[in-house]
Amino acid sequence: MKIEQLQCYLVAGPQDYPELSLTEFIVKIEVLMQSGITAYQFRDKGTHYQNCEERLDLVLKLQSLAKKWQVLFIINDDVDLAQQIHADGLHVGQGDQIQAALKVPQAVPMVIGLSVSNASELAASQDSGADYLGIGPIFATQSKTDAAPALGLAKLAEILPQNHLPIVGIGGITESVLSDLAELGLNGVAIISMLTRSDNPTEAVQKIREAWRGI
Ligand code: TZP
Ligand code: MG
Repeated sequence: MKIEQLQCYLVAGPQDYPELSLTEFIVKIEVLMQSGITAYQFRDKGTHYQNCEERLDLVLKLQSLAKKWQVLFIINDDVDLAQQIHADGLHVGQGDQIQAALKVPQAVPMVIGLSVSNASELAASQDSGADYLGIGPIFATQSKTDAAPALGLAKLAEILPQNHLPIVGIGGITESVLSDLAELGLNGVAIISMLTRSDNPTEAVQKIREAWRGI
């Protein structure tokens, strides 16, 4: 993984477009890929599928679009799926399959991302074997019901110097905070709603890429 591939990191699954069919969902994700997102994490909550085959079919279609647009393709929380399809990476939370992901030798090496939500998790993750961290929520978010309390910019600035891994911010990120986040030293932002709810997704991607230009 190149660190620049973390700059504009979309996180999304069918639940983030509740009104759309799976076919329409794929179109939305391809527009974001074509617009210049650098990484895409498939994070689903099991809604919208009739069976496992339908889920696998969806993931394979998204993976081939990610290849076409040269977007890093990451699976959230499902080690078996990530290995089965040879995803570029796997993202896990503190309570997820972290042992399996980080400690078991992988048949095919993958980028491993790990979520941290406070100073102690950030410190403990430095030697975890993770390739990058996602820190947040930085701000209040509507997109994750069980999210930890928001860190805020001041706390983020205070704890970031103890980090030595590639790192993205997540949670409640909107256009107005992008330059602050870039200046604090984050390598990028992981985003659901600013990208999935935008009326102009291409412009939203450009604003994110612009904030990291020249950093
Ligand atoms: N993990 C921490 S906050 C969050 C996740 C998956 C949700 C981010 O979504 P949004 O809409 O960008 O706040
Ligand atoms: Mg999780």
